[in-house]
Amino acid sequence: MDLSRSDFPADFTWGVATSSYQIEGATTEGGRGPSIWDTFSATPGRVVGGDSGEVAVEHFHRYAQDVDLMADLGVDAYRFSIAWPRVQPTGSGAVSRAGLAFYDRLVDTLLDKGITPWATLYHWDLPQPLEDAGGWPVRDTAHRFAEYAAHVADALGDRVGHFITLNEPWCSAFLGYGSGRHAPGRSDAGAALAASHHLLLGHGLAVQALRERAPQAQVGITLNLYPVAPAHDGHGTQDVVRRVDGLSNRWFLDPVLRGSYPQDVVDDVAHLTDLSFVHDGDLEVTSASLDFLGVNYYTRHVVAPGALPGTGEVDFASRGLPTTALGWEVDPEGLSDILLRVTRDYGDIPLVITENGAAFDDELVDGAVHDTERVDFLRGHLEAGAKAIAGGVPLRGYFAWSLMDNFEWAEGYAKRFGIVHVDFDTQVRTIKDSGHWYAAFLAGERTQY
Ligand code: IFM
Repeated sequence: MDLSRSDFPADFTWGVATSSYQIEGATTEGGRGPSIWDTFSATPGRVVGGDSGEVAVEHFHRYAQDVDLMADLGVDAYRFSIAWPRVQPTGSGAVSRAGLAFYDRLVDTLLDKGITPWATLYHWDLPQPLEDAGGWPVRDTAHRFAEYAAHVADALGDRVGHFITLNEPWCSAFLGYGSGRHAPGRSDAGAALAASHHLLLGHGLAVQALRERAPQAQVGITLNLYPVAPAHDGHGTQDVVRRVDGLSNRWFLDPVLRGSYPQDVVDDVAHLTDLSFVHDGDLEVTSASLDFLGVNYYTRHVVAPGALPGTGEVDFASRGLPTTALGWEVDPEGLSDILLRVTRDYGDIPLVITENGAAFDDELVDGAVHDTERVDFLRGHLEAGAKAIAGGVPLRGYFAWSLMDNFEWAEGYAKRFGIVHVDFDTQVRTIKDSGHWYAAFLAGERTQY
């Protein structure tokens, strides 16, 4: 097999991605207010090692050096997120000029280097005062989000041509309010479903605000999507596949791209909610027309009914494939499968892979990180992207997750996703073999394996 950049369309966008809380640090500088992740990380037992994003990888101070790194890698674009509590420290009302000034500097530095900024408005750092007022389960949060989006559009819309409203609303809703594994750490299935709707409502309202104030910008949303496969053909397995696919994928794809919730999932969750939080006209808002759909892909779900019959429990099975340091099976074909499926079921909306990558137990030895597993991972997934394009998918871009090692949420700093290594004590950055490989690929080298 061999693969080269020339196997992709000439105008394909190649980038790297990060998010604010995972890299910025400086959580009390520049007027930033507290977010739910500050509170969650400060709560004993929530994050491995008691880690937090308080310092992270100091990107707030080192952004210029990090943009130089991107230029060295040769990427076309950088997907970053804007911290809502930097822009509006309390989540509503007055804007912090100092907070916005940071993103001004970042955007200008990127543009100076010829790197196109792709800004995500919400990558999980909800201002704490909004959570204190009820968080995403409360409808008002959607309106506050649209107000914040308008401020960002006013400040950056003259230079940022690509906006992503939400990153992975499934995680915000179901990990944040359902399992409690992420901030704000609540465990209430009904609240999680209400949160999912208000996130999508906020998305739709933010699209309206962006269209009004930055009419030339391309606007999308990023969903974490998974192909779902049966672990075996035993009794009830197909229904588990339907249920998991319903809640992981269709619960978000349908309201955004079809303007409806999938009826089978509505029936599945009827014992948890009557969906009275869905008001007349909401689904027209959630399905505002988009310029692209961002797809984050990491692995496939392989499922079967759990051991206890009648409980609705799901077993997530392993197929014995190689796994990443998070135990996720490496399954590049799952990427082409999910892209082909979205195109088949939802039409020809342009797709962008806004995240794809893997955590491995990297070691820095003599100034180098020989992360051959990550090189293989990236190469395999790019090949899957090329396969999807050949199959008719309007795929427009690929962003590697992540530019550099960072705060991996509840896993703290123990899991490294970067193509650039960061020494968390000294903050020294070292390009890993995967970063060198990506740079060579972007420079046009043909890669063989
Ligand atoms: O680090 C996260 C990112 O913030 C959202 N998508 C998945 C990544 C890996 O877990």
